[in-house]
Amino acid sequence: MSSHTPNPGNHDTTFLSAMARRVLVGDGAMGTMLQAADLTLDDFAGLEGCNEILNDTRPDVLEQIHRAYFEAGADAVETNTFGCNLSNLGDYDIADRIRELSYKGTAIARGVADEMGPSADGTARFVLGSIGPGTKLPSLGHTTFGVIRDAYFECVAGMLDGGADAVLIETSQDLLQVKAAVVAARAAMDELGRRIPIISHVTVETTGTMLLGSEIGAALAAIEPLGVDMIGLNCATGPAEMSEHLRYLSRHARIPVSVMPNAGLPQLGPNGAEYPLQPDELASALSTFVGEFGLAFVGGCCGTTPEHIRQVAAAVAEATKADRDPAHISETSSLYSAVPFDQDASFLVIGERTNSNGSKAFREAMLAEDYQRCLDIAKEQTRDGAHMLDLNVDYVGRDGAADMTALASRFATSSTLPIMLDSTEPEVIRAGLEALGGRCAVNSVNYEDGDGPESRFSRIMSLVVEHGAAVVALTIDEEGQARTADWKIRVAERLIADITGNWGLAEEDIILDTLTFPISTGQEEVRRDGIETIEAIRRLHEAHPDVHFTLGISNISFGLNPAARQVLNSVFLHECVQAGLDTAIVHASKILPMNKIPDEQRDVALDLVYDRRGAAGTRSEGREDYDPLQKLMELFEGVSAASARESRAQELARLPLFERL
Ligand code: THG
Repeated sequence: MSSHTPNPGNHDTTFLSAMARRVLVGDGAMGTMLQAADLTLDDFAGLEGCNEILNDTRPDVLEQIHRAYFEAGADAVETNTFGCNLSNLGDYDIADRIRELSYKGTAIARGVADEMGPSADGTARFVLGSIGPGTKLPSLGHTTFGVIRDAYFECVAGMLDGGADAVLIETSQDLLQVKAAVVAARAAMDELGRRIPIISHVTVETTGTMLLGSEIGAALAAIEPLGVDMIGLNCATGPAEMSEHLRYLSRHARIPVSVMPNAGLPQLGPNGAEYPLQPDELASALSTFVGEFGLAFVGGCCGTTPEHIRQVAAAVAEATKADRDPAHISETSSLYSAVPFDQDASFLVIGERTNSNGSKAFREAMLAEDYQRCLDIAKEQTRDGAHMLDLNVDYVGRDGAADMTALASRFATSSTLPIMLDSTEPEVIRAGLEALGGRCAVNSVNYEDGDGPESRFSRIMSLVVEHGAAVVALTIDEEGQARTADWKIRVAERLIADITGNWGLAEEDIILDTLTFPISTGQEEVRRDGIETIEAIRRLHEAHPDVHFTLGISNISFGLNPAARQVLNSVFLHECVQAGLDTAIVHASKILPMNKIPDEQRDVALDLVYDRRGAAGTRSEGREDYDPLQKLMELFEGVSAASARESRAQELARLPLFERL
């Protein structure tokens, strides 16, 4: 069996254990303290406004600021490294100093923390490595995932060298940027052999979403599976505007929740932004949050001072932290919103048409690089009721990774639906994952070439873990595609045990596909394929209620005419959903509800699915030579899908006015 545990090194969880004992308090703003320090252009080595250079030129100023916050009662201070990233330091032409300035900033804070010693109740003093967003957002195409990931790697390496207790990825505006920073942090920790907690703070604007439009639910869906240790909010607003978003995190996040608000919404004063919230007001708001939402860590952002932190620490010490009982939601997300797998009494519709193998129109648009047309096909599916889109660009002779980058980066901002990345090529999957800020599903892994370290299975699973994706697992093993229910179940059990045991995913992160061949060919060896598939779903769903299931429904009917396919697909889908299927890759507008299919067509399709031939228990009118496949073909001879059913308009026209309305 495969195994992926990278060198976990020395796993330092001191910060997390301290936080489990009592609510910890962070520090306040750095920028305003620096402004008050009367620094000269020389202090900035001529780089006006480059706060990070002070880690080199004026460590004494930073020591004083850290000391002031610790003395005010902070348990943790943030390093002066918010701008230690490619775009910020690049603006000063010192991008090559990311690691050095990050190291120096961390070492300064570390020195003060150690010099202070534990606080009165024996709690250690902590250093959080601050990682700001930079000015270039990958989802908007300002930069790429790979470029910022490599720069964040340098930054975190410096923090590890300097003795940080945790890294704090803060003021995040773009979920793809968060992903790049987390992936980089983990890589740096693996490389240096020391693991420290990762905290993610996103910034929700007064509009109620992150800058690019992400709802808090989308952020949680994408960030928690990355394996971060705490999630929260900072900046942009005061505590009041954060309340509903914190409530959401408190109700649904399985990890601790934290907050570092501004001292209220900034108002424009004679000297620029002024922050109106007084220390006692911030203290009261944050201690209320601790009591209501069970926050584990609180501090301040823009406009907060040591006096704010002194009053926050005092108030929080008196507060009783609420117990949380989070209701986790199994879901994926787009950049904008989360989509739960559980679609109340229905199934999750995965649009099949954004597939260069499955749709001629999509393939031609992609080959012509008519990306607008590709997006139109995506949007048509959204209108037709898809909850998620299967995106497949595999086409012989093309650079699949380049096609995936081109399409996924456009879908990322232009489609509101989560993406299922459909490819057999690890590099194509990677290209998709590095373009999409939301939580994707990866379609798919299987054991066709085993489960060794170089197998496709292992290579794709590494990507799934790295990006916190959900994964579609196909019942294919070294012997081929499983044909019988027993074989499907044997492979499925192996997949579930492997993916949870060796790769650390939960059962709910797995979408099992028990695969079906077309039963429309009439060949004897595929006649039972529908039955075996349904049976496998039924038994696996019983044994693993948290695992999700999917099928490429249209596979069942390849070769039949479109009208017959529509009926067979719809009937087969219905039977699978009864057995426990909760997602399906379909052409959404071509699925008919059972009650819209004429009885005879439905019964013949059912006979075909359940391989009922001859007379007994069928629609055969006593005929021993009855074959539902022949019958279905006869029923649909010369019938087009459009004429096979009433148009919506005709259907509506027939209804009494009141019902029509
Ligand atoms: N399991 C998983 N993923 C899958 C499949 C699966 N992905 C691909 C495929 N199977 C599901 N997607 C499709 C998409 C289109 C069709 C079938 C399956 C299809 N297309 C028509 C045709 O080829 O005749 C339409 C052609 C056109 O419009 O040009 O049938 O099983 N996990």
